Amino acid sequence: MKKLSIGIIDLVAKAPTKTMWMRIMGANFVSIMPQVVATWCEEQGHDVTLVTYTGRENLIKELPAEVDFVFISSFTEAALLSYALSNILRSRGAITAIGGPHARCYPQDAQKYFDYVLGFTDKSLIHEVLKDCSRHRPHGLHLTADKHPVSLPGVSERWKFIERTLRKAPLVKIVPLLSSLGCPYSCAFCIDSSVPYQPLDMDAIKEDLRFLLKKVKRPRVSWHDPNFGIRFKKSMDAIEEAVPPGSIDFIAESTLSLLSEDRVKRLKHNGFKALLPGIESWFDMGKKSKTGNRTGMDKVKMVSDQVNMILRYIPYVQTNHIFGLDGDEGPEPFELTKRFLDLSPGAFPAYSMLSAFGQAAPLNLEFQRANRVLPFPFHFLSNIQMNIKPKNYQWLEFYDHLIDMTKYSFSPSMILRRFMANGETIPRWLNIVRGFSSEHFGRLKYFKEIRRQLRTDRNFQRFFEQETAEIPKYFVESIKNDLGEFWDWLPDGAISHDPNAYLMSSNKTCPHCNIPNVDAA
Ligand code: B12
Ligand code: SF4
Repeated sequence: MKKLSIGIIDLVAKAPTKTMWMRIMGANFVSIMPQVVATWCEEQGHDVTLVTYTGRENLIKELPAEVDFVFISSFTEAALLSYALSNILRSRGAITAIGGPHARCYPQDAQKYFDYVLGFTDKSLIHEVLKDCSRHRPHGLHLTADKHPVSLPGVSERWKFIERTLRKAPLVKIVPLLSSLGCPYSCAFCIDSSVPYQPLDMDAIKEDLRFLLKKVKRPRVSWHDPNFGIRFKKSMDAIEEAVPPGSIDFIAESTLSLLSEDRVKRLKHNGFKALLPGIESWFDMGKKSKTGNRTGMDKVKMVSDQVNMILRYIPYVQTNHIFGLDGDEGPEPFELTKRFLDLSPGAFPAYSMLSAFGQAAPLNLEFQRANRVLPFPFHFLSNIQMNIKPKNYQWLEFYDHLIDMTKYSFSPSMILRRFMANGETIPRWLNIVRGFSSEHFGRLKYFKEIRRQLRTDRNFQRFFEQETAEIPKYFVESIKNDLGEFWDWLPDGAISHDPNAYLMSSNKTCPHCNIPNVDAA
């Protein structure tokens, strides 16, 4: 195969930005797969340049002028930037491919702007694509492996890419690792609800940890496992065997039901400094938090006791909450969250709105069948903009509750209480920066603006009420402002998408391989 010049772009930011939060933390939110793909391409003898985009870099200048093939890794919120970039790169003769959450959720839309759209990706799929390396226009090829890769290149093989990214993180430097893929649970709204749990090799993980400890004085590792702790004993044994207790600081996402006091003690012993348990709803998903049939204030008290217990051992706890679920109605879900904050002031609350990301989860088909999914431009789809018509709320009512609760959660007095309740320096200051910069000024400003538009702009209301699919001027102008120079490269029609594409395509099957909704490889 011809030696190719390959570019890989990891879009951490969705547009140029200079916020303090992104400056301090942006480089710590990189994905593992761009590094993995870079390593696989190099193994094949190609020249590879990996660019991590945190909103400050000159994306085009950092790639070689004569680049042959570019992979772009993108979340849906960065899809429009990725479409503009693909357009620029194609105009310069490159072949383009997209992978990551957007490609998995909205393949039909991405096919319009890329030569290849990749779902589950393993080494042989990458080889196949590079062997083909040709234009597929106007309709890109959608290809997927039948499951996640069985193994991934270790930290030592990815080190040169990791090291370069770490240089961009001025204060806190975090290395992402994976010990498993998929999840054994099946929460209907989640992208992993139907992806089988797949543990990765424990010996390889031990190797990764040992290698890191040799390279970095006191490494910080963020486990990107969708649900860390499924194999709790084995993971803890591996960490204890590989490195002295407390020599690496760890961060992990885990369901509350897996976090008993004994386990949390063991996590502390092994250096876990941040945990991100999902609470989701006070009225739903009792299985996940092990609160069974308890709902409302009973569940608040029970969860709060458990979170306070965790905070006695782990200095940073982010609790994840979802609003707008069909089981929620009236002010109660919001008021109960405020009571939870009163009872657990040390927790940092992260709020998501119910979002149906294209074909991420089977539940999305139900929302599409019920015609409840709105075509909000991708630029706003990051769990902050609910894209499903709420079952039990009028939009204005929903935003009133949301604004009130966000104000309460990030008021100066609540930020101070959180600061006082956190025991360690870095978590304390991260909470302050995050509370003020992204959550307070960023989200609250956005929610207030949406409410204002809903009250004052008839076209805006009509869009939210599904009386028109025309994207409101406010959204168009915001995208234009955010994208800056990339706006001019956005292909015609890219800000609109078919919110029911998954439903439309769900009956289509490849005639050769029988895989639903995938082109023949
Ligand atoms: C770990 C994680 C994070 C971490 C790390 C993020 C990161 N950059 O990877 C943190 C906490 C920082 C994070 C933040 C956010 N996240 Co997140 N996160 C996850 C989580 C739990 C696991 C993702 C993961 O690494 N899986 C392991 C990898 C190996 O599997 P995979 O992602 O499925 O990838 C496969 C293929 O997609 C493909 N692939 C993946 N990347 C690439 C890249 C290339 C180039 C190629 C060719 C292929 C390829 O190969 C893989 C192997 O088959 C998922 C939920 C889930 N259960 O998957 C949500 C998820 C990805 N996050 C989500 C969201 C919305 C966010 C935020 C926008 C939330 C917010 N409002 O801040 C931010 C955005 C951060 C950013 N821009 O970087 C959504 C994305 C939906 C979408 N379509 O955009 C998900 C799906 C959760 C959800 N709500 O449903 N997240
Ligand atoms: S436990 Fe978490 S990762 Fe697993 S299916 Fe439920 S939401 Fe998804």
